[in-house]
Amino acid sequence: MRIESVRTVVTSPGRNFVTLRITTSDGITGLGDATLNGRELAVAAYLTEHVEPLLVGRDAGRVEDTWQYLYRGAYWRRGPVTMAALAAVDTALWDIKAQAAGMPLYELLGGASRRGALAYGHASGRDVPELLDSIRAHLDAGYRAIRVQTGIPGLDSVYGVAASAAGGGDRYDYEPARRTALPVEETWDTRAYLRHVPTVFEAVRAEFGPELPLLHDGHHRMTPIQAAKLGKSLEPYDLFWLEDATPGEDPTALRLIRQHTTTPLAIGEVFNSVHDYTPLLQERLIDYVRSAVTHTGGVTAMKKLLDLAAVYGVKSGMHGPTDISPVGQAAALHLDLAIHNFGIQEYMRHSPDTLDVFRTSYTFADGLLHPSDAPGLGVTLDEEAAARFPYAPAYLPVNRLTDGTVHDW
Ligand code: KDG
Ligand code: MG
Repeated sequence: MRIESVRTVVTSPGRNFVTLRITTSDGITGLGDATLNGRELAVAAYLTEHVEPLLVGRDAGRVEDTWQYLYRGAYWRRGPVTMAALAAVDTALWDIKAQAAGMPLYELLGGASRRGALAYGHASGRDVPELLDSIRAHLDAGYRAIRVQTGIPGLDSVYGVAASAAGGGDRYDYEPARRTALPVEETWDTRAYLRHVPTVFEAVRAEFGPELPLLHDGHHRMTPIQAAKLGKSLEPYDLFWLEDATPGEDPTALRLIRQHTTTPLAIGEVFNSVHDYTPLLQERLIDYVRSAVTHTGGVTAMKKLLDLAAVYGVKSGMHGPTDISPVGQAAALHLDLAIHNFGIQEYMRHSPDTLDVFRTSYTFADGLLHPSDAPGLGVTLDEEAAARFPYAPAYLPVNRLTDGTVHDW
């Protein structure tokens, strides 16, 4: 079975997505997600100019060999653009292999280890009453684990807080969706954040009790000692995890946080290689791996990374916001079902327009996601619908401190 044609499709049903479509001589079509939020066209150009010509004519069944050919063969390895492009090729080839076998991908990965993948949803509120409403709406929508993000007194807009979260609802997009030629700027104040967040978790636990798994994303904004302080102050509220407490580049930051708190730590949505994780795993500095299939070299690389994590008792918590396309999300779900060291899966519902372009078969019931038993990934791309939504520039915001200094967003 040869690769006959390869196409990179950029579509924007409310937000931008980059999808690789590989078709074989037997007429099987596989899909891979290559979306890199705010830098979409860099990956699209990498695929079109430097990857598509290398794929045509290759044996579609040689998934590992193709991965190594594109990774080692490029000489310039790693980095978010390269690894998203590689992820798309790898995922599309797994999709093809599983369709050729007439099996859902999770069967090829070893078969199901569980009934479904526990999903967490994104509750948020500009203030505590709005947040409590949003948590109730998520529980009504079936979520059994909840990420909690909140407005901070004195700050106009804060990461993870939906501008329109009033009254709850579990379907919203809080990022970037501001389709402007330049990024929007936000103002940030870490001390105000550190004072406020523990009071919010106290209110949430008082309302919902001790059982509900609660998560929180620090989004890379704290120094190590600030993160240590937050982790310690959140201990009474028994978080499932504190995510991205410090910027991802610095593994030594996690060492310092770990010395001070038993709040479980998750990191890695901006990582793109197993090598980003090795010191964190070997020194047991984290509890959850946050990478997405889409940004970490595909199913092949993600499976190896999670197998390494299992050696150290670290679990998965794959990234799944709406900038991971339904194709990337489905790939994650097949892994979630198959691996032993599954932890939790992030799940934000995509917009109706997105789900017109990407026809999915995965299901969400009783708090659990299931990839479905359709052969392959179980997602198809409606190219006519995709063509109705042309690319539009959209950026994540940029943060500045109150004195104007640029800060991590
Ligand atoms: O594109 C950036 C988003 O993927 C990121 O901000 C979402 O932090 C995120 C999360 O945990 O979902
Ligand atoms: Mg995050």
